[in-house]
Amino acid sequence: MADCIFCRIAAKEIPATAVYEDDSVIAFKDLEPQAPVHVLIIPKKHIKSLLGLTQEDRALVAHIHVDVVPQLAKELGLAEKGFRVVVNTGEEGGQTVGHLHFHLLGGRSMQWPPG
Ligand code: DGP
Repeated sequence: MADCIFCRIAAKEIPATAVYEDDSVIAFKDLEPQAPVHVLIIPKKHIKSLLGLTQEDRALVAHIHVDVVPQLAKELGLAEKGFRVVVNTGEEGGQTVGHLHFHLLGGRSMQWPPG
């Protein structure tokens, strides 16, 4: 989508600091980090939110959680102490960018409940 900022990052039209990339996924550092490690993992294809997923996306979502998150957690030094994966969804969920993204946060103790 031409007016989607994360589609434009995936297309390399807007710079971002990528930490992982394959055919279907890119992960890059969040512009406004909320933890010492804060990266966004996104599907390259435009999906509005968790609510925009279809049966076709099962393998993609599994790939992100089974492959990409553990790999990045290890590479970014989060595997030993732990980390948090967050998917803000919709207005009250705090989603500000309308392209599905998985926040991977770590490097500090997380609070519960989140704000
Ligand atoms: P959310 O509020 O869950 O929709 O998260 C959106 C995140 O995206 C927020 O933490 C800031 C980040 N962000 C917004 N625009 C950009 C950008 O242009 N580049 C990068 N790297 N991150 C961005």
